[in-house]
Amino acid sequence: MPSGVIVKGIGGFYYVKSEDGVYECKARGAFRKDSKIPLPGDEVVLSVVDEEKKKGYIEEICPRKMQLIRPAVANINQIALVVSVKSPLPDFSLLDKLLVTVMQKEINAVICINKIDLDEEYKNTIIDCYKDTGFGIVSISSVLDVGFEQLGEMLKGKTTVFAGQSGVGKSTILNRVLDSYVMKTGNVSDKIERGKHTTRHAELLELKSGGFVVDTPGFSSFELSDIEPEHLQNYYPEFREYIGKCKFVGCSHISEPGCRVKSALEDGMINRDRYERYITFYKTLKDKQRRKYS
Ligand SMILES: Nc1nc2c(ncn2[C@@H]2O[C@H](COP(=O)(O)OP(=O)(O)OP(=O)(O)O)[C@@H](O)[C@H]2O)c(=O)[nH]1
Ligand SMILES: [Mg+2]
Ligand SMILES: [Zn+2]
Repeated sequence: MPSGVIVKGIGGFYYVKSEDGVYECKARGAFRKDSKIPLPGDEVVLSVVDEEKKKGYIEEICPRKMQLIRPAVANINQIALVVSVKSPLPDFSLLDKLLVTVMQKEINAVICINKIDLDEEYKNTIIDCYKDTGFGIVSISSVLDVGFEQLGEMLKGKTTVFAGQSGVGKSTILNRVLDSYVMKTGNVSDKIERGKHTTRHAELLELKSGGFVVDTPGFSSFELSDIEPEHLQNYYPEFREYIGKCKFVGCSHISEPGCRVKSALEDGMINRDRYERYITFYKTLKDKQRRKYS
């Protein structure tokens, strides 16, 4: 039986992309009674009922490697976090919380700095802030048409979800990336739709170079959850080489003497703004923990 990947689910129909094209499928009863709901990104086995009309049934969902809740999508392996240098200004607190979360979920992250036509200098400030993290960084402008080649390389062969504040340019970037990389279907109205409405249902859009991208509606706030304050440090890649080397076991890197993270900070090896937001998050998580156990 052929296999494929669900690219979209709408009104009980699933669109499954296989080697022989896209099939419109319904889900079979078998796995539905285990309350397994197919998601975009799921690899599935299908049976074809009408080759000409490209209709079939999903017979089996392959084990999921991972699943996101918002947007509901399975098996993604990269998140592109988009910020813009201006309109809107970056919400660094939001960006850092998202980076902590992708580290926690062990997903690869890349930072896209968009709208660099609006403030070249500020772009460098942002890069400075994140250069020690090891995350991939790409600077983009649709207006100047720069950065898309490098971004294309980062997206190749991966399934990447684009996330970030509202208005930073996620959909604009995707339209541009898909223009140059997607197999053209000749369906113009489809493309206009995609740019306009904010996607409620996740959809995998295929890149010509291989791989998929997923647009998401922007969000304005986000809270860290399911993280013990003591574990927060593990989600800062630039802390990694110092962790476990402080004077005190269980050092929180805030006020303990003999702290290696703090000495790295003083030596300029760790960005101060990132570090200060770490303290804020740590304290918030600590408060949450106290409330939970008191
Ligand atoms: N100057 C400038 N403006 C841009 C650039 N990219 C996008 N924009 C503009 O930014 C605005 C928001 O772009 P969108 O692509 O809708 O942003 P979004 O992140 O998808 O927003 P949500 O869907 O609300 O989350 C639009 O008016 C775009 O024309 C850029 O590189 N430079
Ligand atoms: Mg959008
Ligand atoms: Zn320490």
